Amino acid sequence: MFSKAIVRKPGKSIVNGLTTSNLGTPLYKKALEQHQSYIGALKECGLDVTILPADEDYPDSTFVEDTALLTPHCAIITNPGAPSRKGETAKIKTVVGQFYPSIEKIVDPGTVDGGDIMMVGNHFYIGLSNRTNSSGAEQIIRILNKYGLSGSVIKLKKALHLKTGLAYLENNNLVACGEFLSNPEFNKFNIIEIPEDESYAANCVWINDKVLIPKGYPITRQKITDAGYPVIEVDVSEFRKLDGGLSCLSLRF
Ligand code: CIR
Repeated sequence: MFSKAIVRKPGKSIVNGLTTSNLGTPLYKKALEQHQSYIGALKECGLDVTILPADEDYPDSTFVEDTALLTPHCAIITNPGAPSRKGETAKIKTVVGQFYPSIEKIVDPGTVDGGDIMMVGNHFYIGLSNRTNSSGAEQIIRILNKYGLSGSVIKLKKALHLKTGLAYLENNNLVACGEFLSNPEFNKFNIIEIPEDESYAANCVWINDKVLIPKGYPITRQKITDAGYPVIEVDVSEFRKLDGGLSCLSLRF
């Protein structure tokens, strides 16, 4: 169960965020409204939400998930792979320090984006992507081991982050899409398959037995409901324009 979350409000500079999509520029006001609804959904799941002010120096800083890995046993500040995002970690470290007595840190040449790490109980799958490299993954595993946790790597082919196409919903249920469907590493899970035309919705989030899904993906909604989860829909269309999904917008712990 999670009890807390950290989010950062989007700034006006969000229009300059990194993207590979051709969905247009995010609308700042709409992004703010959607962010507010997202916070409402986190609260509905019982979380105490720490809301950080916008940081205009970092256009992608609303995607806080990439800056840290928070587990029940340890906190690790990452070293984001995109040069424009590296500076986001300094302020997050101060905030995380309010909740964890000691903090670990990924250092160069290692790079890690939190979006590449999926927690499954005491085991953490780490995506090797354009953002997360081998040195970063090795550092994460070494730190996890120190705290009695384990990690293993998954090589990504196309996805931006591991959790772009995967979401663990506890009880051995794994939402998967695209390149992850055929990966034997995930055979042991009950796979909830998301069709390609709803691939954005594969980035959903389990929080205390409810599942947050993006608004507008009826097949995903049906499948997750059929799996027995109450679903909360949140419209995050403005964040999608920057390749950001529901999980990226918070740190949950
Ligand atoms: C980026 O490219 O870094 C941001 N525009 C999107 C980050 C999405 N984060 C995530 O999937 N965890």
